[in-house]
Amino acid sequence: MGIQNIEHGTRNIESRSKGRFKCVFHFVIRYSLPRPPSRRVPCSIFLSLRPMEKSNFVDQIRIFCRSGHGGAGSKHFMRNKFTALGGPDGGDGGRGAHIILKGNSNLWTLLHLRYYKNVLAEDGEPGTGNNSSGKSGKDIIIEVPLGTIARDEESGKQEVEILEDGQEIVWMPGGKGGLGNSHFATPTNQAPEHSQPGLPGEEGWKVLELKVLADVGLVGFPNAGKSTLLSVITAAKPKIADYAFTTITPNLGMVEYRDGKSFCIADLPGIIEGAAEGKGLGHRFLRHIERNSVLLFLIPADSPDQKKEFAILVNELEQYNPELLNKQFIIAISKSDMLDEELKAEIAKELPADIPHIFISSVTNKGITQLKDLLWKVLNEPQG
Ligand SMILES: Nc1nc2c(ncn2[C@@H]2O[C@H](COP(=O)(O)OP(=O)(O)OP(=O)(O)O)[C@@H](O)[C@H]2O)c(=O)[nH]1
Ligand SMILES: [Mg+2]
Repeated sequence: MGIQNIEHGTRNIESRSKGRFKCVFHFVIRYSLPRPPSRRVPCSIFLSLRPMEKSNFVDQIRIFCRSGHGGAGSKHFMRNKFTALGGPDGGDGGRGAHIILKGNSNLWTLLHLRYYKNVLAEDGEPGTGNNSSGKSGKDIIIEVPLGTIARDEESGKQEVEILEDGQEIVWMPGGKGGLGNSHFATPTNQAPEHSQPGLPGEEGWKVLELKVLADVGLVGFPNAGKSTLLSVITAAKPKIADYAFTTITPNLGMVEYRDGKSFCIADLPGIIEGAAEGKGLGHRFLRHIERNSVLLFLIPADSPDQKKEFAILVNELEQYNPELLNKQFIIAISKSDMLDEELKAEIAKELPADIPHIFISSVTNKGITQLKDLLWKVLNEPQG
């Protein structure tokens, strides 16, 4: 798991003491499993010196990547004592190594790539005489969680998106090897003196970004009961407490529905008014609901104004990305164990008529089965 075909990397950590001593520690670390059978791949990985973030949920990394340069074609002429005027026999150069992204459903974050700063793929070897082609560089395979997109940092253009387990996409192709001089022999030029150089690979700073693939995203103010709901309907064990921003990174869980059917639900950190201006945790995690089919708005029964709270949440989503408003919405009034029938009717009257709503309590389990039914129904409805 991680980056395959980078077998041994060397980390050099230099430290100086009062400018007089310079210590260089070399140690070889193994990066890949399983170990490639034959040779070592020259490749450098330097330790990122950015401060460690506390969280293990890494959903964005920046990495410098370079695919391999194609090997040069050879300009060689056959020379042996039995062949007079041996013709051109220069072989082609080998292809530079590709950098490939591969989906792995066992990965949930980009944490395993956090300390890779460079991924430098192997160059193709030059061709040699006797029409021998050079060896191609060994491709580097970077395993990523499903839902990862790769962007070019400078242009911001999305280059690759990984959505399926085992899916492999050549992200940065290696350069083509050059043709050897044997290709250029013609009746009028039987001893061509030229061959092609290999083509360069691609290089640049890239960004890998994870947008989790969940069917349902939980959206709500802090303390709305999102994590409690996740802990009740899935086997996930998120942190739950009665203070704001208990959840600071997304949590995922699988809801086991009837007859072995299941769907995935994501609990996101709470959103507050002004998140667009960076208040609270800002919009940092909203990218994780871009791929959800259904957004479940959790509005607590003890909110002073449920309608206003819903409007604020919708407004924050719109400011982040207006396309989020095209998703299917469901409103769940959480903590409804605090409400009697009269209060429920009053709240229901205020809620938008065109959005399905449901009263739930994660503490008493009331409405939970109905919520699962509703989610399943909406998830499987044909999109209009
Ligand atoms: N009475 C009652 N309390 C609940 C219910 N669900 C959650 N709570 C309480 O509400 C508080 C907040 O719950 P969390 O699940 O941590 O809320 P959250 O939305 O995940 O909060 P953040 O992670 O801060 O965004 C906790 O003290 C829970 O015990 C419920 O159905 N009924
Ligand atoms: Mg929470």
